[in-house]
Amino acid sequence: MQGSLRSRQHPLICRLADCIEAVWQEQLELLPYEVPEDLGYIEGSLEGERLTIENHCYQTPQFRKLHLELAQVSNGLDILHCVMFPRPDYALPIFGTDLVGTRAGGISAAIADLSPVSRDRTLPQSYQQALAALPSAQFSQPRALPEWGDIFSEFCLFVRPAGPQEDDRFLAHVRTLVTLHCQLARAESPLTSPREIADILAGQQNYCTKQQQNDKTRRVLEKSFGSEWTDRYMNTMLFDYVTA
Ligand code: BLA
Repeated sequence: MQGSLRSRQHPLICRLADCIEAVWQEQLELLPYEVPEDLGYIEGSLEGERLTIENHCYQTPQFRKLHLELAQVSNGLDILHCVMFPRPDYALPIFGTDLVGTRAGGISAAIADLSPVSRDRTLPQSYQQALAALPSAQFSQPRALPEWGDIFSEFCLFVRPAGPQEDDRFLAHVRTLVTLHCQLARAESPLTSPREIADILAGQQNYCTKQQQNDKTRRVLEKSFGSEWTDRYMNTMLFDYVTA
């Protein structure tokens, strides 16, 4: 991915963005995704801090939207946001990762998960088996999920990586999750039952409405773009969903 922001980001963010895109290129049949014209590259500075956002999206036969976003605030905050939304006729979890930090102070939040969207809120058997078999990655500073975080799986990793070794470990973990996810997705056949598809749609909608409750994301966006724009951005670009 070419982008002017990437080289100026925290090194872990830059490496993670490269890694995710490389796995996508390697494992999936990437097709273009039309990003609304005014949302590909965005700059805003309502209350002084300038926020720059760069969006990269694709679609594939299994995923309606692969979204990788890099954002940078002029006060030094760097952000990577990535979500892989499956098409509603694929009974697949939603992969998501978020990295937030500063070049001076390091990454304060690193989260990665394959989140279930099925009616009973469990992951497909194949995912459960594969994830349970992974060696558990050790981090010295685990973080607690917020209240809306009940969408995440039992395998969710949420940490403050402490130093270069833990940075590498987080990167390796995300590479493993995304690779596994692409491989399992490619082996999956689409659902045909309207009832099952409706369940997936409801699960994806629940994931999105919970993520839209993240006030920390909202606050950063509002400071530079205002609340109306932020609502639209969170609902149409970050966590949009399809209804039946
Ligand atoms: C936390 N997200 C945060 C934080 C900020 C942002 C500033 C607080 C960091 C910290 O507590 O150390 C900001 N994140 C953003 C912005 C964007 C973004 C502005 O993606 C986009 C423009 N968030 C996601 C996804 C996940 C996610 C896909 O976008 C998980 C898969 C999780 N972010 C997430 C969680 C927190 C967080 C769980 C901690 C929230 C809390 O502690 O209340």
